Amino acid sequence: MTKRIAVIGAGPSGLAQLRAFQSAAAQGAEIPEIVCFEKQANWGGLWNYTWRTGLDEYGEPVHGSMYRYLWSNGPKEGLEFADYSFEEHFGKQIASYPPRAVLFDYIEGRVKKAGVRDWIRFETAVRWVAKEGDKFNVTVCNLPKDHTYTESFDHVIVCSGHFSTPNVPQFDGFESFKGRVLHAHDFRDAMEFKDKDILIVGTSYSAEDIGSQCWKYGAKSITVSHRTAAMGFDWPDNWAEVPLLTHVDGTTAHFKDGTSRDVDAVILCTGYKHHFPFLPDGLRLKTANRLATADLYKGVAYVEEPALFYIGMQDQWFTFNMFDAQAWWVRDAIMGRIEMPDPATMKADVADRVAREDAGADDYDAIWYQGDYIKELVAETDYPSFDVEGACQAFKQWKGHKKAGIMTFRDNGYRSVITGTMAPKHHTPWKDALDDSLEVYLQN
Ligand code: FAD
Ligand code: NA7
Repeated sequence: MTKRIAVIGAGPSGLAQLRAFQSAAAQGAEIPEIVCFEKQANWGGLWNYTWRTGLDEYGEPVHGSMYRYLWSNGPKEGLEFADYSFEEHFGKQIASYPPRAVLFDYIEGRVKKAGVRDWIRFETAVRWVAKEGDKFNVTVCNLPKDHTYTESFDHVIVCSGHFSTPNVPQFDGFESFKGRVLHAHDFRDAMEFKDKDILIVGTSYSAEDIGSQCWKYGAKSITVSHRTAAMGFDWPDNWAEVPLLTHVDGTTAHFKDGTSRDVDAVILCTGYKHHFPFLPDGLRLKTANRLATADLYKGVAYVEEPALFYIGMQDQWFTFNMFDAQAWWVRDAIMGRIEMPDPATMKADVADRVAREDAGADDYDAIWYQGDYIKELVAETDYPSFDVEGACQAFKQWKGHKKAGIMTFRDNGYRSVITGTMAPKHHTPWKDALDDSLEVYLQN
């Protein structure tokens, strides 16, 4: 009997999994039957932009957290697929910080070439997974038909992402605040905040990028409130970093150091939750957003139930190529090419990863930690080995470029670790490039 595998989600992680199995089939291996369930009408996960917020046309929570004018927040040289370069896709080398539409096109190009679209059941939301005996019973809903059914699988691979369900703290006075309060998950268009005074809570990627977007598209002022530490970049003049918000009163925001300022809107860039409403307690990953996730052997196999896998659940320096390394490894574990150890060994592996992450001192240690993790997985499969060290160096340069100019770092280029070619400088500085379409970006 051929094994049956359920893949939940057709974002970059799920698509990496489909490509991993397809590449084994292309080399003549007999592969299991793969069924990928995707609740959206198209693939690409977060990169599949939607204008919608809240609930979708079927009453499902909208997955998308991306917004208009989003450009890659890190160099593309850190995420390039080792089996499908940017040059192969675009027919030329392109600049290093592609807008969303360009990266969507690239992600799509590889899986179109692989011919795996008919493995995916679109507009099909996974409702529940139950382990019964050796099998996982997966209950899904075909949303357009409003039809719920259950099928049985030997393995489940959860690729549903973890930057979609917002973490939304409460601050006193929000209930009577006179402006708009929203989470980054619902932010769509910086033009909405043109000429406005905005307050951002949080200091990570969303805070930095949404604040920068608002600055670029004409916000009057940007105030960023931190819980732990300020970001400390050399911000433009109409930008301020302040301690944590304590409460709001009318339109006045008050901060921990006793200062206050009037704002038109509050954007909570306070991160996301790992949220798996389709999984029972015994199968559900419970982890913080960190590099060494809880309970995942090799960062992918759920130690309590190792026939269940998760891809892409780590906090991310590396993205697409890390999902690939994971997907190839999971494929080989399922196909019996990699042997799974006993539970005690798996738990020791998790503890060791946590300890090693905790021993790191700074972001550079974190980058190399995740690079080493990729190297480890790649070495155990036939995923094309690539210059991970070179990608770590690109991240290091990127951090230097951000320090040198937070509104100019995207004007730099890096060398591809897959093809060795240098990215051209983009034709327009990021701050002046208001059109983020694929056609305009590729006019190099
Ligand atoms: P996702 O892209 O979230 O895809 C998960 C898929 O699972 C979705 O298609 C979803 O519809 C589906 N799904 C979820 N639940 C169900 C269900 N119950 N049933 C069926 N289907 C389901 N990374 C970068 O490398 N560079 C960037 O510049 C960058 N910018 C980002 C900006 C923002 C605002 C955010 C939120 C993230 C950004 N990321 C960036 C990180 C991003 O997480 C990864 O690039 C990537 O999208 C993760 O892929 P994934 O497949 O794991 O998850
Ligand atoms: P992150 O990276 O998880 O960061 C969350 C931020 O929110 C971080 O600065 C936290 O501060 C802050 N936070 C969380 N809870 C609170 C409360 N209660 N009060 C104040 N501040 C809080 O999420 P992002 O959305 O920035 O990035 C996620 C992904 O999206 C990333 O991969 C990007 O590419 C895009 P802390 O430092 O913990 O004090």
